[in-house]
Amino acid sequence: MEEAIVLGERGRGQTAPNPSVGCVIVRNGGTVGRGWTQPGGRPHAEAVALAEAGAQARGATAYVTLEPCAVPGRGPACADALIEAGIARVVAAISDPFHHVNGDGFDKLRGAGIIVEVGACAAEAERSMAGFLTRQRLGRPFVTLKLAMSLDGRIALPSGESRWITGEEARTDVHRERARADMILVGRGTYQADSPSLDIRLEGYEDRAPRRALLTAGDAPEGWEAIRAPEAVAALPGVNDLLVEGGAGAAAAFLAADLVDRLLIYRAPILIGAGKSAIGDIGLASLAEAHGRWSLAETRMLGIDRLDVYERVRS
Ligand code: AOF
Ligand code: ZN
Repeated sequence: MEEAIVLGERGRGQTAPNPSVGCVIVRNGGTVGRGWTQPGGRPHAEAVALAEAGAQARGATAYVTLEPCAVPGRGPACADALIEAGIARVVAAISDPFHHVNGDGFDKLRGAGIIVEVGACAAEAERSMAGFLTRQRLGRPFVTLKLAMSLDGRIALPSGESRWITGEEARTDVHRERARADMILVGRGTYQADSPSLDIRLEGYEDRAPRRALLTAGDAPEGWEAIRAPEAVAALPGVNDLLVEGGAGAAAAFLAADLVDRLLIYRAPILIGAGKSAIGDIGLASLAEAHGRWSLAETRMLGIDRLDVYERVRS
């Protein structure tokens, strides 16, 4: 299942509105098929892995990060394909909350005499498909807010100088985050100050042009989509994962609307003192409101900079 999760990561940023699923088919202890959801959302992971396995799928176990789909959609249903291929056992990380699946995939497999087990690497699968799952459960994208700041929470000098606060390794990591997003958003102020390209400067990603959005009351320039308010992102088709890259105004707007699910704080070992703070007013009335909201999920060094990943605690 760990390998299936890694495979599922390969499709991130290219499969929306579908999730990027991973699948590994194992027979007699050897892998006979591997697959992940293809760009545009089809073929599904299982179809790719079954195609590679061919006749070797008979009697094999399929490890899949999401419950196989139950009814034919834009392609055949994976539950049917697994049954037809003679798979003996399906191990799934999590069930699919999509109303056309939602347990029906497992029922179909069990009805055909296939052994079904659910729950392996569930937390990893939830993280990997958080965009799709948030879309299904809350009717909006999963929002990641990225902030690159000094030790004292500044993103620019009073003069506006901001290039660069964090080093190259931290900036490369941001490009990896961009590659996983379906859309990248910045505020009007950042657009005017930096005219960011928001491209993905990673080897192998030269042809990927991510969708770009501007949080603005006015019209968006060519190549950009205008978003009037944070809540409006719910209505965007094809966006499961949204990356908000600042600046202080956009960060504050999304935080004030409680629409940030994951915080990436890249912190350089520098002090700026007086300067531009990373986040504008979020309308806090008391410290009690601030406590208990964020929990540290991961922390990593990127060269001399440090990345802290926080997740919104929603209970
Ligand atoms: C799977 N394997 O690799 C993916 C699944 O629009 P369609 O016909 O492609 O179906 C989309 C639904 O299939 C999607 O909403 C989600 O529930 C599921 N995605 N299922 O068995 C996959 N990507
Ligand atoms: Zn499917």
